[in-house]
Amino acid sequence: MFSEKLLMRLKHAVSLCALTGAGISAESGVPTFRGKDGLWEKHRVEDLATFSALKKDPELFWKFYGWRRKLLKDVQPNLGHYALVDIERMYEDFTLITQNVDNLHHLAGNRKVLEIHGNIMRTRCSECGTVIDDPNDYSGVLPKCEKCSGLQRPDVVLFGENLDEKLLRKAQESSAGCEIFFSIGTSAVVEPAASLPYLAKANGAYIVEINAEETPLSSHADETIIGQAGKILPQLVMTIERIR
Ligand code: BV8
Ligand code: ZN
Repeated sequence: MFSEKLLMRLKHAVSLCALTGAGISAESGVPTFRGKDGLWEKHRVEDLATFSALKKDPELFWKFYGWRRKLLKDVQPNLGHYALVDIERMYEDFTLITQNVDNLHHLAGNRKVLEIHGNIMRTRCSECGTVIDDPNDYSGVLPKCEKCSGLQRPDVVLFGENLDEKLLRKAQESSAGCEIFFSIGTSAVVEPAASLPYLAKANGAYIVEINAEETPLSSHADETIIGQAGKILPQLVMTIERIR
């Protein structure tokens, strides 16, 4: 399943990067964005996960995010998440960059996680920016900030919003400095995250894609392994343990 070229690199590498997307959480039961279940009550996720949706119809927006928070209450990390905890332990310099907002990499135990799209378990005031660690459920009353009574929203990056520039710069630096870059469970279309593997490649990294289906990245990757992250990643860890 893994090429000789990859095994050679894994044996001697010091710095690794992984970019994960919704696909790594699919086996935990979290719906992906663009898969068949990427729709919610006949709305496209991309139309709901936007600042304009929050302004235009805050009740619908909060119904959607309340549903997602409830859904995440009883999901657990899967073997794919735990494999990345092992990889963090085995490599001196491993940076996990995630587009996911589901908090599952933290729950699994990774310590160095760049959550470039934020974290749905935190709540932020859309007026004064105060962030609280409370994933309040939406029970029909729009959540308001205790400080300024502004409308609150989950602490995630909505479509059309800029990413936290410190986090993005760190993700870009790690991508440009790593020897092996894994793109795992992402359709590789959402910018600026989708540019990270190309930045890594331009700086000489070996690009490995692990995904359930081909993506626009596949023809640029050095290796594309089609399959489930929850099955492939534990095998990758076993292989690394054997060769290092
Ligand atoms: C921005 C938080 C500046 C919210 C998210 C350039 C060109 C075109 C468009 C743009 C561009 N630059 C900016 C844009 C607009 C937009 C964008 O990229 N749109 C896309 C749709 C083209 N980008 C933005 O708006 C970004 N902001 O750039 O600011 C700016 C400002 C104004 C105007 C322009 C620019 C902000 C992007 C962040 C948006 N927030 N999430 C929330 O979650 O509620 S992104 C959202 O999509 C999720 O975070 C998700 O992680 C992310 C990416 O999706 P994926 O993770 O890839 O998930 P997906 O379902 O697509 O794919 C899953 C894959 O897994 C599939 O391939 C499937 O086959 C595979 N899979 C399934 N099961 C498994 C599996 N693989 C392995 N194992 C399995 N078991
Ligand atoms: Zn406020």
